[in-house]
Amino acid sequence: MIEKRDFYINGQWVSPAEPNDFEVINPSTEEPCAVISLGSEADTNAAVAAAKAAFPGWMATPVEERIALVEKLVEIYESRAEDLAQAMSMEMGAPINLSRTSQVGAGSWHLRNFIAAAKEFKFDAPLNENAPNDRIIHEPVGVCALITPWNWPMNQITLKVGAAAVAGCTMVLKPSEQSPLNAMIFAELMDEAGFPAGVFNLVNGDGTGVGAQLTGHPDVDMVSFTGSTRAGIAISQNAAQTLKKVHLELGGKGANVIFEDADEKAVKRGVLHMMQNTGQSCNAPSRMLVQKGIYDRVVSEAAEVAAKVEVGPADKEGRHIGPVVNELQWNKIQDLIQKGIDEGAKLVAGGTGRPDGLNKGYYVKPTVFADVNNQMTIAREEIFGPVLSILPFETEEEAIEIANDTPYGLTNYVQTQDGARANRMARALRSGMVEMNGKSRSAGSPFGGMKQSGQGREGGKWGIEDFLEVKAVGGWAAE
Ligand code: TXE
Repeated sequence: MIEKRDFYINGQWVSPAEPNDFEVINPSTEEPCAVISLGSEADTNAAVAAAKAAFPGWMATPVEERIALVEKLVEIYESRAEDLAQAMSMEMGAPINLSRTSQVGAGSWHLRNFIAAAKEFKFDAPLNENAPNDRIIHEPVGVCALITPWNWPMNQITLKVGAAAVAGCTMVLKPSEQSPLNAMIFAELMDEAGFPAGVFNLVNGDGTGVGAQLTGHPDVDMVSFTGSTRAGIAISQNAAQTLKKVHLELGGKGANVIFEDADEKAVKRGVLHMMQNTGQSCNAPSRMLVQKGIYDRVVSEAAEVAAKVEVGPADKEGRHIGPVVNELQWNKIQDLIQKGIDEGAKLVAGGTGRPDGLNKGYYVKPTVFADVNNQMTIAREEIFGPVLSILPFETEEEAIEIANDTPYGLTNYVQTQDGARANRMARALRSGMVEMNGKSRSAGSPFGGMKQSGQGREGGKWGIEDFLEVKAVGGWAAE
């Protein structure tokens, strides 16, 4: 069993102020795989004090030097890719092939995008050519609390740390207590890259402990959070006491609108996208909206595709899906599947209980419901498991109405070969992102949501901007 009780504070690994052991459970086996500590207020205070003391020096460090350290970081990150992949698979259950490719790959991608965006970013420039004496200066916000979840852990950590680092912020990372091991490896990489002491700190803990201490701390200037809408609201309320800047990346209930002229791979693509990472993605296309003329055919194709999705342990090589992260999530998903049945949706694949032959581990059957209406619980709540809902529609207007009738607004998807319609849909859908015909967004594109999916954007220049304050200076002297 791995024992990793220390925190990374002020450039050193230090013991927790008080012992408070926490077992990390491997979701593929339900057995403990590591012991960490949950921090106390004294640990939180020490980390925030280190970040506060390091801020003036880090802010004054030329941006080229900050970028050079992130360049060093990405090199080391890639050399430790296998360690990161193994840790993630063990603690949050992503199959090892997914961990090696998408889970770890997302981290390199984000860090490299921040390096490119920071090199282009105008941190300090005249307002415009007619106002040479007006200077617009972008300065780092200050000490940032970075609170991350367990579903795409390196993706979320690098989106926050990479942007904060090039912007000149100092930080305290509190990773999810469900998946702390990959974050602790990441802290080793920050150390090896040579970031000055105090610029990056890590304290493990849970939401009500270290999470709440950080978001209420008077010396924390900004909170960047990814996780549930429930926690996002609690964090906003807590942070409001000292009017911190708050960045939130929360849940989603994406619509995938499939028109009659969609390409022939659209249905399979949509089902597999839903099942990826065992449905534990905020941008999962969880509501498949299907036009009436192709509805029956799509339902049977979706059921067939889902029935062929294999489920298995995270350490097995292959293209199967793994377990969900923990017992709490497993129970939540089972309850929601049962609700779908009780409220009258038609179960066409999967259902409650574990898949055959998998009696231990938090495994869920790849599940598809047809004849769902948008008022059913399974169409309204983020399930965060491999569960797809199919809803019929007739016209483009109706599809837009159903897609937008949700408290969330993160990502929507459109499948049609009519370019004009695709573009109309892209404008009409109320979400931070729209992806069409299986094309994902390119490097440096901003990620984030409208409505209860959050506020702010991550990635590329938008991600850097979120960690900056804008200072307007009048009467700037010529130098
Ligand atoms: O998330 P939590 P949970 C959604 C998804 C999932 C549900 C619950 O629907 O089923 O959330 O997952 C920290 N103050 N997403 O319970 O609790 C916590 O310690 C400060 C969507 O695991 O939000 C962890 O570090 N911090 C999502 C992080 O928040 C708090 C990713 C996430 O945990 C806190 C994960 C508090 N009051 C879940 N409460 C996405 N957007 O991708 C919790 N935390």
